[in-house]
Amino acid sequence: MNPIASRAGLPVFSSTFLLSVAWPSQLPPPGGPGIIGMAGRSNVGKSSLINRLAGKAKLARIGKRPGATTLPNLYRIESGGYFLDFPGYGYMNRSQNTQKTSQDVSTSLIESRSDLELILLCIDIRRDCLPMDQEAARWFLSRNIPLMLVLTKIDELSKNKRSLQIQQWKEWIGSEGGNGVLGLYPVSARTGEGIPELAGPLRECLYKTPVRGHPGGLNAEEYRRG
Ligand SMILES: Nc1nc2c(ncn2[C@@H]2O[C@H](COP(=O)(O)OP(=O)(O)OP(=O)(O)O)[C@@H](O)[C@H]2O)c(=O)[nH]1
Ligand SMILES: [Mg+2]
Repeated sequence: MNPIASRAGLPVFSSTFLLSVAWPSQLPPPGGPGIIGMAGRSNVGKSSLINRLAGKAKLARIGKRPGATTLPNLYRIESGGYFLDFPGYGYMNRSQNTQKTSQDVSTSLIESRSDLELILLCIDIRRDCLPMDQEAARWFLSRNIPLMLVLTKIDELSKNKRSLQIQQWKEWIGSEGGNGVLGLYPVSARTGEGIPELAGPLRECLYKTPVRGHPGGLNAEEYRRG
């Protein structure tokens, strides 16, 4: 894996695992460093995206089959902030109980924490604009949670096919349904393509500082030093 690096050579979002969260009270208290949540259908690559951003291939558990993440997992970003990796929705083969518990925990965390800094709603770029993802996006927007769409696995499609899929989502964002979405980011956790473009807005969101410098950008310490 080739992590995006800061000037000091460390991954910009170098992170460590904190805990699997079962109750809202286990989340860091409101008012502290921001929490960025990864949401989306099972197997779209949420955990792989965290690993790529953190520059650690084995930080979050990756699954060949859907259902790798069963409880929301919280990671602390060393330069400030947190990643919260949600279990995927829309996976029917997992036992009904496990799926219900996963979804109930995720819903109660999100409902109790409207101060989430940002949700990255991950969507496999090979899938057409699905009502299930649109519904999820509307659900976050209706709670006034800042939302970006991340189209994952772009390495699987040719540039032409990517453009067609991106266009579908742009049209939806431009329509009534997606009104309020903050951005659309096509990425590959496998190759790293698109990751610097996503990392910039994530840093802005966490550290409230305009993005400057090279695509790998500056870490929080470097920002503070100016
Ligand atoms: N080609 C390609 N495969 C990817 C990419 N990102 C993830 N994958 C693969 O997609 C599968 C699922 O990845 P995960 O990161 O576990 O997906 P997830 O969304 O966390 O899945 P759940 O935890 O089940 O909700 C794995 O086989 C990954 O290797 C990518 O950018 N490109
Ligand atoms: Mg996962």
